[in-house]
Amino acid sequence: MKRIALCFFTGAVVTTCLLYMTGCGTGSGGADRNSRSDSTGLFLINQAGYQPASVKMALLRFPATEFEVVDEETGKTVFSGKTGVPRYWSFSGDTVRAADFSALRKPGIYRLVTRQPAASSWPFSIGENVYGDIALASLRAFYYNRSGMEIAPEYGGKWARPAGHPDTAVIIHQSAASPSRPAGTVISSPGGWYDAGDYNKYVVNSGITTYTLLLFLQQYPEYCRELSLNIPESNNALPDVADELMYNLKWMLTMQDPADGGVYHKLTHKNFSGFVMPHQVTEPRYVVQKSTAAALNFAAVTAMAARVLKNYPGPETENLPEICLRAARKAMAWAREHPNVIYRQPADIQTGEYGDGNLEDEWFWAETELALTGEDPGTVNTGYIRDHEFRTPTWNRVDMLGLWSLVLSGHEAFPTAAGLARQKLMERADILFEKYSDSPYLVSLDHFEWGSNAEVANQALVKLIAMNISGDEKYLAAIQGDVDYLLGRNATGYCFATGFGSRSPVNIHHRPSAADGIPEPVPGFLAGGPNTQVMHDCGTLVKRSSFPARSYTDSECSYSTNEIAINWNAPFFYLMGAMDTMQQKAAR
Ligand code: 9MR
Repeated sequence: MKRIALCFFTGAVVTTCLLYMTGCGTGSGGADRNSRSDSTGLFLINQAGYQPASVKMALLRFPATEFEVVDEETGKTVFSGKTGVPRYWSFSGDTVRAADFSALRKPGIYRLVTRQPAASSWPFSIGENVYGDIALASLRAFYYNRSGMEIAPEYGGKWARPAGHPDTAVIIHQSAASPSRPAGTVISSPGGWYDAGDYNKYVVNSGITTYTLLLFLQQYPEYCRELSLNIPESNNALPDVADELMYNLKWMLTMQDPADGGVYHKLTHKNFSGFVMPHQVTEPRYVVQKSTAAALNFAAVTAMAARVLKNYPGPETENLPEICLRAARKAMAWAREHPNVIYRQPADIQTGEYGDGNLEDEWFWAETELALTGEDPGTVNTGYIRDHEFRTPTWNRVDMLGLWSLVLSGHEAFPTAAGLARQKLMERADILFEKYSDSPYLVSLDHFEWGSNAEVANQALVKLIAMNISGDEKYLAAIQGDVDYLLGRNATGYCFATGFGSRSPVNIHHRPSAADGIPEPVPGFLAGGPNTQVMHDCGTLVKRSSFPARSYTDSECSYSTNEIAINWNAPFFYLMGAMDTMQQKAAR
């Protein structure tokens, strides 16, 4: 446990905590701020802040009918308003009142206060750049999770660490044996990101993550050109987003068996390692069983990569688009010959399964991406689009990714499919919008599974893409609702991005953060968030709320609520980057 976790409950330590935690999100505050800090979570507020023109809503968890916004520097009241009607949220078991201060647009650092009873929120900013630093940090988090590379001090700062897991001698597991690579054969499969708080690398989860970053690069090329991550590749001609995602893409390519095009499901230790630094784990690594899910996911992402990276010719990408397209074709051919090889965890392997018994959505996604890459124009499955309900994407439900690709890049070649895709996407966005409109907490979220925060971020992306293709700005308030939720306006009162806001997770389930001896966790990671899917990951150490929206604990043991993962950070980065770029455009 990190000492800093107690900071919100003991006055003496609060100072240290606020100085660290508020550095990027909220700036400095007045001398007596600690006595007025909202350590009890009475006010739920976006702790990182609001852009000047945005909808600005906080929630009050106590019966105050009036509120004020006070300038932190001058102590003057700059806005006053009445709270909304009390509304009960069954997911959090509490009653909240909305405080709307959207009309306040002047940049500054503020607090919400009530006089009766006397209470004050955490400080927060209104400013143009409130999300820029978070976008950057959430992308830099991928760099920190690179396998097989030293995180050098000039890039990693105090989170520098030696390289771990070179993965140049990886063993073919019995389950992955083939004629040209019998069990025990040693292959090289270096690079890529660690999946999460563990040190393993899984193809399907890498796939959705890499796709999300590719889509961002495709959609926001100018923003990407400006975004400087301070990573080893920062001085080359490519946008850093491309460099970062290529670090994983190149690893993914090594997971394909060159002999037959099949793709290994994962590269892993036999068991989850202890909470030690990456270089201290030297147990053998294996590639395990080829699966159809991995082949299809791989085919989809490499096809998308071929399309997007073609726009970045130069020495860094070399023949990568062509290599990716060839790899996509081979993986697809393998999948057609092995259409339903479900991953089954071998008895001697205990790490994450990412098992998926339903591959319909993977087929749709892979075929769509290949078709969009000019592969086989006949294969966008319009019947699938017509017959299915499309939901928020997750690692095991990927058909929405095909819809996104179709609506964003399939107009000319596939007018019918793209038209249907648009209709389905708008339908889903409207369902999410309705849920937001009915929600006391002003979010679309109404189920709490493992990684619920990523569900929020991906719901925001559904609405964002719907807004971008339709031009209908009604979705913006609902997207802001998701941003606010993730950054503090949720039933736990945590800003879920490490290193941002006044109260954010410190004890994330992330081996390097736990073992590096640095009090602060690696910054820029989105914690998984509340859920009731797994309740006893901390044994009897922690008792979690039975209300799903509050069932979260900032404890290292809580892998189900407080782990971080690449597929959660990718939509979070996308969202923060998109918000930041919209603000930059508006300011021009
Ligand atoms: O995010 C995954 C979640 O949807 C599953 O319910 C859970 C159990 O299978 O696994 C989660 O993924 C974990 C993976 O298995 C191993 N690395 C850490 C991932 C995040 O917790």
